[in-house]
Amino acid sequence: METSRTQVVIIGAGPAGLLLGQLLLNQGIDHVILELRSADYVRGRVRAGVLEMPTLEALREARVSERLDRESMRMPGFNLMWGEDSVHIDFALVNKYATVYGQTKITRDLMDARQAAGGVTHYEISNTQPHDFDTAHPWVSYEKDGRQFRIDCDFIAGCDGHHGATHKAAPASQITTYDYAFPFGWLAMLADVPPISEQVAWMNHPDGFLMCSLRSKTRSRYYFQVPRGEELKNWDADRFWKEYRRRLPPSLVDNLVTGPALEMSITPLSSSVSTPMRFGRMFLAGDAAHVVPPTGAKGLNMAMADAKLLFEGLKQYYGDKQNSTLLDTYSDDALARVWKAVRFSWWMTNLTHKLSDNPFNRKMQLAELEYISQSVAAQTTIAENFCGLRSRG
Ligand code: RFL
Repeated sequence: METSRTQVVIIGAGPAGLLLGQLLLNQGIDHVILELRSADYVRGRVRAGVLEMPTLEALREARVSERLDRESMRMPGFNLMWGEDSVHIDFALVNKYATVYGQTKITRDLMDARQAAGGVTHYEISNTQPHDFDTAHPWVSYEKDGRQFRIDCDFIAGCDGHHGATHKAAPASQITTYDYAFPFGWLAMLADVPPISEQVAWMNHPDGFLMCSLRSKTRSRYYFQVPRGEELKNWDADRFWKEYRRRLPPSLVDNLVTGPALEMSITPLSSSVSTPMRFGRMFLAGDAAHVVPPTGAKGLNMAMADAKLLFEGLKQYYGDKQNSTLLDTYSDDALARVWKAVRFSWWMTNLTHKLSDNPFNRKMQLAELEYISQSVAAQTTIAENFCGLRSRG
């Protein structure tokens, strides 16, 4: 087995791992990133696209915001629509805004900056396994090209997503996972067509949710609700557009421009939170610790917020004589924010999706949507949650 040593081993080169890596790189804290997939695969993954202000600040602090500041679009609010009714949620109510910038671009910016600064990432590794993280001498083993490696370290950062190795390695007696699976998923399409509306819209249709979001003035990402278990092979672009058009409010139908699919995917909707987010010298961050339905646009932002918080703990530890105050409160501080974001995502999902065939559910949704449209207090609450809450207070 080939051995080496570093201060922090980051497992996973998604947004959480890459942001943490960039912040550590700028701080001169020695670390290595281990990634299951190839660099091309990671670069090509299409997912989220709405950034909260704290995410923007973290990317600026990591000095990877040059392209973001040039190419991103400001999102001043969004529309909630049902039938021919709608309400605009104006983020000015809380003196904030969100930013539209694709996760793919963030990944590319972080990977480019890492490469330019000489950060070490090992791609296409397998059998990643964290060891001895309940002692002062943790280490990680993995394989690459048939060879076995061991890296000794001070800390392990588990940024390896919902099905990663770190979550699985947490002792069963210490971890509690709270799961909730919605009985539906989202069929998504990315296409080079102008968005049907400048405002991102969440739409409640009697046959199920639909959404229009945008990546730029010429690229759109559209979604609609499908039953859990629906298979991608049953859908092509033509069938997607037909169903999307059928569910659109009549006022938007004329704006719809269709085109070939750049990418299509199905995501089952679920919520899951694992507590705590620290096991000795191993810390979980992002999807490794929690997932949410994408309805509230929170998943990416939660991953970035965890990475930033973990960085603050590591910075204090290495910069202040191994002071572990912030590392010790990492899990509690992160979870205080995580649970609120999970609640908001769950609530937005319940408000906008077809929950069952029971008409009572729909009547409740319509009453709530009408209330929101008449209440500035309700709109303010939504804007406040959408733009992102801090850990405490
Ligand atoms: P990621 O992005 O899943 O990255 C984890 C990385 O770890 C690697 N990995 C391993 N590496 C080494 N060893 C192992 N054993 C490993 N196992 C896994 C993986 O290859 C990967 O590179 O987690 P991270 O960094 O926490 O970031 C989380 C976000 O990516 C995620 O929350 C969002 O993308 C969620 N999400 C969305 N969030 C939004 O806010 N808005 C959206 O519209 C939205 N759409 C989505 C989404 C997630 C999706 N997935 C996961 C199915 C759409 C999709 C399709």
